[in-house]
Amino acid sequence: MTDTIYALASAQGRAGIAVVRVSGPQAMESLSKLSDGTFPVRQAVLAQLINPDNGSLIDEAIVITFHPPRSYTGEETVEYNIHGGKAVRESLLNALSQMDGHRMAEPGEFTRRAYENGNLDLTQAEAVADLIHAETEAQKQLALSQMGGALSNLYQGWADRLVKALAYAEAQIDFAEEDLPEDEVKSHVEPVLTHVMTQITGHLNDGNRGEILREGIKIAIIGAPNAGKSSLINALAQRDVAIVSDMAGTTRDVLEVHLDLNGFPVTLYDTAGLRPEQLSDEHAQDQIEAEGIKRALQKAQEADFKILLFDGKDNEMHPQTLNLKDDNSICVTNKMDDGETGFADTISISTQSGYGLDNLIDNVSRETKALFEDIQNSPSLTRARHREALVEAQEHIDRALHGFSPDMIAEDIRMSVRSIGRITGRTDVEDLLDIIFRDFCIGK
Ligand SMILES: Nc1nc2c(ncn2[C@@H]2O[C@H](COP(=O)(O)OP(=O)(O)OP(=O)(O)O)[C@@H](O)[C@H]2O)c(=O)[nH]1
Ligand SMILES: [Mg+2]
Repeated sequence: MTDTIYALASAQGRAGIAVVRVSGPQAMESLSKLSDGTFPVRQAVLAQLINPDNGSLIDEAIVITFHPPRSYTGEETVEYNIHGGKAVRESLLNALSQMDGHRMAEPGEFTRRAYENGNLDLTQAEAVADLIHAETEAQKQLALSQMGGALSNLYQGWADRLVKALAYAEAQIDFAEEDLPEDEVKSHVEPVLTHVMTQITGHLNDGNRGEILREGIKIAIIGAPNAGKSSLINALAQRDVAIVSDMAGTTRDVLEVHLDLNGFPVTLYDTAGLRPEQLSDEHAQDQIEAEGIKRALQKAQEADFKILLFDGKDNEMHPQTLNLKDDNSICVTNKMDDGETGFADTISISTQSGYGLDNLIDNVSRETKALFEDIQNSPSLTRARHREALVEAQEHIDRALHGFSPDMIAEDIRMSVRSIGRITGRTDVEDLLDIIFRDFCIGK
């Protein structure tokens, strides 16, 4: 028999209430040992919990029961809302550990059972983890939409279409002697493959939006030595993250801070000032700076977005920094302490007086928001795992499009469905074929 699993569902530590969840075939049985109350399903019931071994009172709790299949795991489930102190929690967990067939749950095991019992597919299960880890509003929205099945529906839709094409391709193998017109098959298979291929390509070419949002947007601050990069990261983080000094070449290592920028998760990087003459210098001291500059340039390349910071005291814009300007960057003039206007087409700020910082934040969040504009409209791929499987599916579809014989084409389509099916963990080609063939007029 399946184990009955239990675990603290709320966080460790002292709190008003703690929730202990029990799921499995014996969840109701252990409840009846802990309490002699009656528990109508899905209703909150106030109950005294008594340890059956020694008759001592564990706690007064609110207990809610769920019967399959209408529970998170799809199994019999009991949720105990107890007082959130260490002693209370431990005495309930201890009592449960003594029950027949009960054991502590492994990490993620409740969700795993929900998947195994068909309540969630893999993308939804991943979204549950993302939702728990979400730190900003945008991450939360992304996780909720995926949990609601946005990705599953998209992928399942492709798989269904491919299976229909597969059914035609197989029909051609089986009914070849009966002169199934080749063109007719071709006209059913090819357009479907081309269509799904285009859709997958569009989905893959989304600039990694979902992955970026899930992991946080990387913004690098790049500029000449002494432009005030470290002062800016301190101002934006509102704490003393980086050393600031009037010595050119203060920052060497890349420093990072995590911020919530108007709902978007941002990792901000402070980097070494770009002083190109250091790259060729051979003195030990300068080699350290040279290494710092190398890392700065690498960060500039990896970042999703760059703040190119210019020193307003300079006569002209620092050319090495200006060189890095592209669509995903914003130019900023620092040290405009009295609200002066800096270089043309830049945002003027002063990290010292605070002038223009709000404007800068607004601009950066507008730009980052633009990066994610469509995320609410079309579901985004959130994991490298999804990307790999889709690339694989594309390869199979491509082969099918160029296949010579019906059975080769059918095999490649079958493989492409499998690749997509691995993302959701759901699509069994044979099952789908059964469904399709049921109302597929193959005999006609
Ligand atoms: N007047 C004025 N000075 C500033 C401002 N921001 C920074 N500074 C000064 O500029 C100098 C350099 O600042 P940092 O923040 O260390 O500059 P950085 O770009 O990190 O420099 P490196 O790490 O050496 O590349 C320091 O003396 C700061 O006090 C500002 O808004 N106005
Ligand atoms: Mg610095």
